[in-house]
Amino acid sequence: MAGTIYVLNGPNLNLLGTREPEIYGSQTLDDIAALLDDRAREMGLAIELRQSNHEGHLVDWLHEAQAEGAAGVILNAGALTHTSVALHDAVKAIQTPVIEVHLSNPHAREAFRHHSFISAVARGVICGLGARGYLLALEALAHG
Ligand code: CA2
Repeated sequence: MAGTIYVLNGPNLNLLGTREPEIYGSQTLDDIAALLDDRAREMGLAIELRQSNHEGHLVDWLHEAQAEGAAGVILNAGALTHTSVALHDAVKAIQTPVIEVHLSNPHAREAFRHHSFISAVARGVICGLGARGYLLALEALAHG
């Protein structure tokens, strides 16, 4: 639907708030959804937040975002960021703007997290700012 922002989350992000708070913060995905919902409503937008541990679901949802005329996508692909040519291709294939978000700063972590298959095809990238990164991505999409 026009005016809807898809917020797509990849593997293990369902565990947010339960473990590793020093890396990912203490907020759950439901907490982040509530924050985004409030801010989106103020801006006359709606949030469609989803999480999956399966790569193909994320590919399908990117296609759906385009087919439904979504205003944008906020994508935290989790570890698939560093492995998935399929997600690279899906982001490239759609015209819907996609902002890549990470809670942590992958560049300050293990070397295998330093490359993203998403960044080269994303409208923008936000990392290392915790849950606030999702809100900043929402603001960016709302203002074109
Ligand atoms: O910092 C991010 O948002 C990441 O996308 C999170 C991924 C990681 O593989 C990326 O390199 C960076 C991992 C998500 C795992 O989430 C958990 C949350 C709580 C407890 C355990 C895992």
